[in-house]
Amino acid sequence: VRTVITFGTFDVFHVGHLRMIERAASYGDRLVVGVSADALNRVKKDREPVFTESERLAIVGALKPVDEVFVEESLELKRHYIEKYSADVLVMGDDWTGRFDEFADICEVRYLPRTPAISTTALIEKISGQ
Ligand code: C2G
Repeated sequence: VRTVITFGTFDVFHVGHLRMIERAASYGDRLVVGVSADALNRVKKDREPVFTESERLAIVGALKPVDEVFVEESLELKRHYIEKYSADVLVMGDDWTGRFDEFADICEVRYLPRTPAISTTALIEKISGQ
């Protein structure tokens, strides 16, 4: 089995998230997704997620291409998660290009292009009429 691992907040789940997950899955035969903890989001972003970590975990875990989900507690634990889930490939959006190259000693590291013009922030602004 070739295992792929990817990480994200996946808040207000949208088609950009879906495409990333589908493409990630295509690099192997088992996809494991680390969903950022609410506590991790507080350090990573300047606003609280709209959906809680258990809601985001339930949504991502229900997707057809996803085999397993877990809560990503800290950005510093990437190496631990890659080893724990025996990942052969780490896939990330290209907004993270270069940031995870240090793990190339234990797995393949790939950065995929993001879907243009869609983001959780833009959706929140649209919905709130800004
Ligand atoms: N994404 C995408 N296209 C968009 C928006 C997001 O391809 N228009 C991708 C991101 O590149 C990422 C995934 O969807 O691979 C999840 O996006 P976010 O929830 O924004 O993830 P982020 O908060 O960057 O979390 O450990 C790393 C972090 O947990 C990554």
